[in-house]
Amino acid sequence: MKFAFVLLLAASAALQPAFCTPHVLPPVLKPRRTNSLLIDPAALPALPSAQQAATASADAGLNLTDIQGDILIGMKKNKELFFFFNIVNSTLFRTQLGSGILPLITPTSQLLAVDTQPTTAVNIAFSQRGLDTLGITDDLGDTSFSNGQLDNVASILGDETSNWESAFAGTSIHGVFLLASDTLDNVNATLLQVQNILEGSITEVYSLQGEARPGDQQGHEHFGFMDGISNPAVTGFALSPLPGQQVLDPGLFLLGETGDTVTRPAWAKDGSFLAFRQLQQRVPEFNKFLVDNALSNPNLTADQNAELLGARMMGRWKSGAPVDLAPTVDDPVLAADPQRNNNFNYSHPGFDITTDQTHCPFSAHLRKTNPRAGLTPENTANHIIRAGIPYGPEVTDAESASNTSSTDPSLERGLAFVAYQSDISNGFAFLQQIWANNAKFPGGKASEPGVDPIIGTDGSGIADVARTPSGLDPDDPTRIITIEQDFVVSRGGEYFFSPSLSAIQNTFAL
Ligand code: N7H
Repeated sequence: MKFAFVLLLAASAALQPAFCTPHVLPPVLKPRRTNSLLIDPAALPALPSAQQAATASADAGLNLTDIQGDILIGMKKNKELFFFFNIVNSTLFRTQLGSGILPLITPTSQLLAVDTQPTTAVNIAFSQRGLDTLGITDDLGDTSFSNGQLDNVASILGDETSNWESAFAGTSIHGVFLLASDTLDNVNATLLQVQNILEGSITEVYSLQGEARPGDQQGHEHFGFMDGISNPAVTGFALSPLPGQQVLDPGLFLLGETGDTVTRPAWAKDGSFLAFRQLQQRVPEFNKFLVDNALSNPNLTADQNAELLGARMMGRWKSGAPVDLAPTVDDPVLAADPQRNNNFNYSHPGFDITTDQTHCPFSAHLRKTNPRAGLTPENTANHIIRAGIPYGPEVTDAESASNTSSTDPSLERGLAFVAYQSDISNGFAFLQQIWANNAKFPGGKASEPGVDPIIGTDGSGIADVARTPSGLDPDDPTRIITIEQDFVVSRGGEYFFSPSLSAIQNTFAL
């Protein structure tokens, strides 16, 4: 508070001469960015320009100045800190939230042009325990959120709880700050600023630093695959959907908007539920599995046959090219072309979608989490906006040589997974339980698809149960390649509500 007050005094002092003497140069009120705080890999759908978004949102009646910036932006962060906190003084927190934090919260509209972007984008979201602590008692209409993620573990997500980070298994996480910028220095400076403003009303429970991977791996997750290509186009935000991109109602992601069928408190409008997961990736083990089980296409080298197996488990090559369009050989030009890289739906003239796995296995991660034409009519109910970022360092030489992930916690790597939706039970939890972990999904196929080879578990909560995804070998779709271990290990997470800026002002702040 004092810090903000001093800044205010300094700013108004700087303004004084301009008011008194009209001919002096106008003061520079705020340094403008010259480079974006977001990354922009060619393969990913471009964000709308500020003008395009203004037109689209006006048509749909969406207020982009009121919606927190992370929700609609997707996987384009460069550095992002997840700072999980406990509220120790609710009254002080609420007072400082309105006076000091709210002006720092970054709405969607600010992120769309470099010169309106802040140095560090700041978003905030609250767990149900956080709402309870703040005395906000309204039912937001989502039982997954109100029960918390730990409650979902055994019955729904199939995690092995002993792998959970203790912070997520406890009861003290009330909220999370998401701080995103292009440098860690900016992120750390903004964290200090936030902590100063909040004057000890919160304590840190846990934090996770996310970072885009270096060099030509920017935009790729730790297994090496380009990520974030197939996020949906949201009506009222994206003006021109890309070929093959699913166009979905804003109410699937934002409470109270068109397409949200649940009754909510009025103040919750334009908020979104954030499902956070710390998903560890065992990269050396994954790479070894691909080499040991490499396919046997005679026209490919051994390395290419290993890559092919990975691509079929994922549904895309590492470049991002979809195997449905590039079944045997990677196509980096296709991968980098957003006009083509999402334009497929698993149906091909002359092929039966219930039997054909020559293009894409039924079990591929991409197909399990969005079967596209595999469901008729095409599913429009169970979708998320993915907005995560990789965390942890690159694989070390010692890990590569031993084909084993280090047990040193500072070398843990994975995906800080973030999914936004207006209903967690229809969004993230649905995708994980009903689609990814369900060996029979999608139904009506000639052979049982099996669980998702990347994120699927058998739902038992027991690690490393053998999985038998279907169709991984295009030459013999009946051949079962058994996966004996998990390459993705859930380290836990929590469900949060990311309120609109006006809700922060009118309902959360004092
Ligand atoms: Fe997945 N990966 O990087 O390997 N995911 N995912 N995911 N995922 C996708 O098309 C990955 C996870 C979805 O519309 C791609 O954007 C990893 C969870 C959905 O066609 C890649 C992890 C859930 C899609 C990855 C992980 C999902 C999708 C292709 C965990 C939900 C879009 C890039 C560590 C429960 C499907 C792209 C569509 C795509 C990866 C987790 C869901 C490369 C490593 C937990 C809906």
